[in-house]
Amino acid sequence: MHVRTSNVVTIERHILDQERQNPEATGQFSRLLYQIAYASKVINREVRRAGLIDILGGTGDTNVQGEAVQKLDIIAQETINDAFDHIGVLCCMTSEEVDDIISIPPQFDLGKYTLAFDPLDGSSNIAANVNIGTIFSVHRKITTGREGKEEDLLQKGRGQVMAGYVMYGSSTMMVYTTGKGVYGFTLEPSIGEFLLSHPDIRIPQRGSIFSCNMGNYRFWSEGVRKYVDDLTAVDAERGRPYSSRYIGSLVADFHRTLLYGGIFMYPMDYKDPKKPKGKLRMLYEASPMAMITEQAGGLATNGRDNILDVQPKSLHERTPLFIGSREEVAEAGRYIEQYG
Ligand code: AHM
Ligand code: MG
Repeated sequence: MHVRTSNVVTIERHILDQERQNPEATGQFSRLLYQIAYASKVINREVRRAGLIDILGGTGDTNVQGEAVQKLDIIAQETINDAFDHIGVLCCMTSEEVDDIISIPPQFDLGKYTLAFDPLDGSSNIAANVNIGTIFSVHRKITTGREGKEEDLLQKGRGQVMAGYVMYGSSTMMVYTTGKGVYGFTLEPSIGEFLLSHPDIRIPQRGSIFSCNMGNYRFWSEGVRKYVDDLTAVDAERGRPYSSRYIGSLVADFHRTLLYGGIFMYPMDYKDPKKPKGKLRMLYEASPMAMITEQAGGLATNGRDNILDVQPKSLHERTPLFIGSREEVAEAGRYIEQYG
């Protein structure tokens, strides 16, 4: 059956509508969003073929064209880099896959934004066909001079002008915020367009699911252990025990938490008792997810402070993360305050 489509909101229509609401918009910002949508469609195509690479791509390490078969995370890295380096919108980038700050090549124009991204998060899950994703965070340049500097990337999450992720799952979705609510788009593969499927996503104030790597239980601080003991207590009146769900792919675990509520946590662990550490990265994992969460009415902390108010000190710095429904995240914070 042919369906009339005048009510369908493509990502392009959505971006243009948003741009019209801001008389000062120069179009750079819209360009950024288009490029993210474009890059994620390219990555999506590669992810969809991943399971076939061995049969379609020839044998061993080379594909039919005689080129080396690249790992998907490298393909994702290059795709995003190539989608953004020449469009005159960014002054620099940083990525989980690259140690140093990524400068814009001298032949291209510089812009007034920075981009931090995780090109393919959860990539250790690819072989098992588990959801993976791309995460991104955008800040405005704050230093003087045309070139972007590390300082432009090392900004608090509170200063983000855009944050989002793309999830390559049973369908491909892009979820983003520019500080005016959270929007979710689903890719219609037959026409290659992202269509608005989740206008104004709100996270429940309380949920009934917790999500963490329980294998680390004995490496957590007393406060975190006591909090999880409480979530798994038998106490029907207080809605316990909570259900446990853990995919081990941040985008997928976060997406479920955003839609259903509850808490996702990756606490600091004491595997090396002298050097406790979190796992997730501040700039392109915790910070963008925290902005989305707050925009959806939830909360994200490092156990003590709001993630969005923590000043990052290095590009690839790690942080503990407690994120999701307001009530659960605040409760986790109270346990940590009391027991450490
Ligand atoms: P990656 O960036 O190396 O893929 O690691 C990040 C991933 C997240 O997607 C996920 O939340 C976490 O690592 C899972 O870690 P663990 O296997 O320790 O539970
Ligand atoms: Mg990652």
